[in-house]
Amino acid sequence: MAHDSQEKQKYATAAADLLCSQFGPGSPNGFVSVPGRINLIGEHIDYHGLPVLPMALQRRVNIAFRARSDGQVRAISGCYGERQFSLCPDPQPGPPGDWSNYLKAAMQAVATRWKLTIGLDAAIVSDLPPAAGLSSSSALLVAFTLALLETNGFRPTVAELMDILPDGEQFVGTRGGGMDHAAVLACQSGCALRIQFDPLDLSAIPIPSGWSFLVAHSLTTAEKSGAVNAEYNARRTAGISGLQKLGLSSYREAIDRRSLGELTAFAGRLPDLESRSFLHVVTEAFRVQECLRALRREDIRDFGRLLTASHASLRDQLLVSHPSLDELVQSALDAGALGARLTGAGFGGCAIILSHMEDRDRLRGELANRYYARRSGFDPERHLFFAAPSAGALRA
Ligand code: NG1
Repeated sequence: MAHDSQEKQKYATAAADLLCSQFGPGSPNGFVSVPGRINLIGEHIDYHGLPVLPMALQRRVNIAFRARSDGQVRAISGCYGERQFSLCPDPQPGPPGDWSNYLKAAMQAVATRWKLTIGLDAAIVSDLPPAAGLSSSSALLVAFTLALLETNGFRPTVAELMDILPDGEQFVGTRGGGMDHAAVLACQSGCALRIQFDPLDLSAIPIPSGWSFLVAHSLTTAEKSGAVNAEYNARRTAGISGLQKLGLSSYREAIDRRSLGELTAFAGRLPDLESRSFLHVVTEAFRVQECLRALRREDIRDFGRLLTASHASLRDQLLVSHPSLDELVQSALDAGALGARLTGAGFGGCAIILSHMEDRDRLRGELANRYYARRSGFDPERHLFFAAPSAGALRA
């Protein structure tokens, strides 16, 4: 805890310094800090309204900001340079993949519910690797949303924010679900968050203190623009059309009313892509339920088995893995991990690796030798770190 607040202070100071060096002297009016997340289980099912189990990370997107009186927004990112635009409810997107689109997405989402009149200067400092499946884009979207709202005197609840944020992300072309926004807002320290949708129900699930999750970057990035967005959206479309062709009204109802065996048999009636998507979604939904039971029993082996099964389904059914992620997961298992899987949307990015706490340093060392020794560009601090179950932006 003390370490967490020291880290936050360090980034608050760095962001305030960047604000002054870029936009002139003066103290910030505010500071927001929003974590990234890993998803423990429940991948590519949030957009079908099914429960998921993410956990917030200690790595965060931090913004120091101060109000402007001329209705302009200026933002500087330590990594991506400066952007400027006018406050308005209906902004024009910049070029695909441009980071200002996340700021504009936040502005547009906020304007659907609140009236913004005061612009701001904002300085953004982050230690969250981008395009890695760790939700850096949603963390930026949420952080800028909170900065805009605070500047304009609004203090929203998690539920109010959840009404606008998942749809807001569509501005950048992703028809995603609400997992990331809920996780980065509402996770509690020491816990994962079970998220149920429609109606939103959030429940903190303690992570046993002897369990360790290592976050390992495959060194392949998955930029959320262009091709990856299209691939992601295609999985959603295939899942929905499979459901419709089977005459089922929703995944939730199907899972509540039918056995896994029945649903697996249904998949055989569908064409290839829809069949694979349907199979992934229903098996993953059952894995979420089993993982919750394993957590309650503190059964780390069963939890690990389910993680690895989830990876196999993402690789073989939904086809969202990447050869480098598959190799990383296999290296972790060969090194003695109890379970491993890609986390987030996939197509590159990170894997999570489960072990007992006492094995984690050995495992990290072995992975460095087995997977990273043969690759260039590996930075141990950025690419291989332990996940500390952390608090979301609006929680302690
Ligand atoms: P990442 O990997 O953080 O972009 C995306 C979606 C999630 C979820 C996962 C797959 C957004 C903002 N995030 O996460 O909602 O669908 O993929 O489980 O669209």
